[in-house]
Amino acid sequence: MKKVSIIGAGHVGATAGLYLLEKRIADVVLVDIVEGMPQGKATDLSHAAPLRKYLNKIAGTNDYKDIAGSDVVVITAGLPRKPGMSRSDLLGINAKIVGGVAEQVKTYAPDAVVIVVTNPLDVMCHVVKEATGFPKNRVMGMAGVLDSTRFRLFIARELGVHLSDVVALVLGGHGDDMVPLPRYTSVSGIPITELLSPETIERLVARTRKGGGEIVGLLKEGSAFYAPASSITEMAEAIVLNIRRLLPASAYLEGEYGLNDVYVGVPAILGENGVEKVLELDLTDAERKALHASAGSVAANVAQWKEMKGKE
Ligand code: TXD
Repeated sequence: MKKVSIIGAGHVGATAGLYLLEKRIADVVLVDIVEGMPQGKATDLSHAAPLRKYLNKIAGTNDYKDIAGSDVVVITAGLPRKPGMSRSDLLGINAKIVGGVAEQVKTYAPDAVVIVVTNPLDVMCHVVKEATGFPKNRVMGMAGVLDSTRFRLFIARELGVHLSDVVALVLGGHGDDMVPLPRYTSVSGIPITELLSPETIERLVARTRKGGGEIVGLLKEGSAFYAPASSITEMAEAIVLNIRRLLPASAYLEGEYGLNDVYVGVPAILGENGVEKVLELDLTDAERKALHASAGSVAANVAQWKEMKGKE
């Protein structure tokens, strides 16, 4: 049986654990720094097994030894955004937490594919890649699937069509400068540019950009977790089952799209080796500019993190 370990058994981590169990594709280990909490959640999840009908093993632990043999490690450890807090504000705090977690992953699960979730997402991918020394295909970030699912929902509602018929592509960094691509977003193969006016598309794009913030504002404590956990599950499933899904993921670029040494959301084929391939699309000048601007703000945050590290 395949094994997925989730570091950080909070809102996103524990929910992803539940969804993965319900898929019956892997054993799940929840790891957290808080004593008893991952054990408590794992025990509760196991009590639901006869009703939810999953037979996979579920364990909770504070000991990283238990992640040994993981095929996939999901990192959600860190602090979530509070109202008024930007993803970048989280940088200093979460870089330390995620760097520490990555060291443990390197020691105990040296062959795993890592899905980074902690914000600021794209920068945390750099932190994990550096701390683990894993090859670029084995460290990726989750954001594009989440941003795309929000865009899909808003389009389906606007047009009054079934959700499954809408396929959307959102690229770029996981921030307010994400790059939704209407040209590559379609309803049963019909580009939305033929179905919706530019003004309507712009309104839906704006709502997608603010999707995460909207939930932070409503919840007051913490940020979204059901849709993020669903997005993690989609990516982990593609890797564990090696089904080569083409999904947007934050991937390390070395020349693709004219970008170098930066993690940013791009279409990627996900399989047992992690990022099997990054697809390079033919972008318009405006789309390319938006992607480069988004990558530029990731690079600026990476530089900020490196500066903070240098001063320690
Ligand atoms: O699209 C995306 N990538 C995101 C990212 C979507 C949603 C949430 N996103 C980010 O995920 C969010 O901004 C946070 O940085 C993480 C986790 O969000 P969550 O809502 O799950 O936060 P919680 O509920 O506070 O859970 C975090 C857990 C908590 O239980 C801590 O005790 C634990 O992380 N934690 C640790 N675990 C292990 N090891 C260490 N060092 C540690 N530090 C904290």
